[in-house]
Amino acid sequence: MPKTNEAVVDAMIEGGVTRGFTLPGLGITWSLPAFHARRDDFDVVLCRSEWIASIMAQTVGRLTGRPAALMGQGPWLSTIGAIGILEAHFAGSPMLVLTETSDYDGYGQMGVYQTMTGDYGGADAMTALRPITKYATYATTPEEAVYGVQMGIKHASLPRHGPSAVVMKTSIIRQEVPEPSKPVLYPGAGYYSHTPARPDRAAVERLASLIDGAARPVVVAGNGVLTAGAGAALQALAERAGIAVVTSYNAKGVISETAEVAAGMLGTWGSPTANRVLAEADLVVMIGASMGPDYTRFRDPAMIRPGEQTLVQIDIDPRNAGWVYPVDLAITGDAGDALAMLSEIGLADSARESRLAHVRAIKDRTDYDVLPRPEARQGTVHHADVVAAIQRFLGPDDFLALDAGANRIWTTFGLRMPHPDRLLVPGGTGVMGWAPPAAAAAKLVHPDKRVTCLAGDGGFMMTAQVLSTCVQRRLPVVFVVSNNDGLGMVRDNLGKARLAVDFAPVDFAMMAESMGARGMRVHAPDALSDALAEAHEAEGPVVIDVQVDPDASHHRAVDNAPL
Ligand SMILES: Cc1ncc(C[n+]2csc(CCOP(=O)(O)OP(=O)(O)O)c2C)c(N)n1
Ligand SMILES: [Mg+2]
Repeated sequence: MPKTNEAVVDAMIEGGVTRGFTLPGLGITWSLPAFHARRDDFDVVLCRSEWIASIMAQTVGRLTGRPAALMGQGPWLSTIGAIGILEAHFAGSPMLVLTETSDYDGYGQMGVYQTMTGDYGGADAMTALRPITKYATYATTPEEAVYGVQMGIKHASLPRHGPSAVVMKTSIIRQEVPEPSKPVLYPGAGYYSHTPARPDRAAVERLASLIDGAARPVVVAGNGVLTAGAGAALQALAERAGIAVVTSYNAKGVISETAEVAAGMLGTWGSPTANRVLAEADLVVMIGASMGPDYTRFRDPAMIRPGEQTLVQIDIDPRNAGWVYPVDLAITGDAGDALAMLSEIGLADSARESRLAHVRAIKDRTDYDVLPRPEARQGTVHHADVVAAIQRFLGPDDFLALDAGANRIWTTFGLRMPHPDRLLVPGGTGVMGWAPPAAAAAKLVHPDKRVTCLAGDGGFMMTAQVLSTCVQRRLPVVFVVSNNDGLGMVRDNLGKARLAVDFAPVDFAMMAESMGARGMRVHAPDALSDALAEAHEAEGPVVIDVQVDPDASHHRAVDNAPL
């Protein structure tokens, strides 16, 4: 008879979960023999912390649309491991969390050590995970563990994707699954079966006629377009009819940002062009976009105007259409299905030229194609120089992961992603320390693509240990560290009242070398392009420590101007 740990691993593999990220402890240590037995079918990636493991698992889910597993001991997974789970929850990435209560063989009621059962004096893994997951279950028998994994995979994989958690009572992990089991267990396939609900044809016909009647229609593309893999379909339709496309942070670059119809990312930290194109629209079609405050300029009443503009929202979850703005038409459905139906119904192209001319005029007025290049102090570079170098470098096979801070604000403001579906961002939380593990995970998923990570010194230091994993797994990722010796964005916002923002200097090139990676340093704007090219020639991971002017402000890249 199989043990719980073996049956759980079998259920994961049967459900298509074949990669897991971990730093093991107690119940997960007890599970490792079962993973070892199936090591040809399941890749266990050893990480340097639960925090890093959680971000790597989330990124794999985000890139593949299938859950990866995050495995770890209850006390750590539900605390430091919560970061990637939180991002998966906010950004709708599939993930299966496998953890346990750390009560050993049943001592949860009798004094406290690591205890996560919810018993007196201890803490409660279920209570910690429930609010940040779509589905969470507490398995106190072998059968509950197997069925919980099956339901976890089901919930994580069905739209809207998200994280699921199975919290096993530790004592069951080494127990045998009774034969016959009670309740009876079935194979997973029938549980995962799913036919998507198709958008309502009459509603999509109404949308087609609204678009045909609009002078300046705009699509706001969100994470749902990305998840549906519908960027190409959106771009084709928009180009045929001359519809402008602006995006959320998560969906930045879901269509080529150098396309005629693309007007960039919305929001205070986005492109002024996008904000104005939206403000001047007469019809706004929001697709798979939750309309979060970061990209609506905190619900700027001048940008989206219910009653004055016609508002249409398409979302896979009916709760999300008409969530933030009252809409004239709400359509339930997958972004890809809705776009396919719209394309089949057909859109008039008679207004195409005048619509495109309008977008072109706003682009010219707002300098869409011009990156400002402020001067940096001698021996340093400006954030804008980093953006310019990355812009020149990016080809069709390049993934770019972004982190947080002034370096990312300059990038979301100034970088035009030339090729679709190549940007990776923590668009749910905006958390620091996300990009380094995300970049490593992207390279695991796409070994044939080039992957570059851009992070500040603050963000990079949080999860830099992933370098060691890149060395171990032979992942030649290039990490560009925008090193301004501090929390640049916060420092900038504080002005003269400067406190808790300056770090002691760190040499990230030396740090890289200590972990077996290669380190480089860049002090001048012109050197960065060469450094990027050289770093990507290397066999293993490379860190480029870029000395960024600590006084380089992000304010020039912030769009707070009235619309
Ligand atoms: C984990 C986490 N803590 C705090 C913040 C708030 N925050 C956003 S950006 C930032 C500064 C980031 O500094 P750094 O990574 O060095 O980038 P820089 O602004 O210097 O380019 C802070 C503290 C956050 N987003 N995530
Ligand atoms: Mg910094």
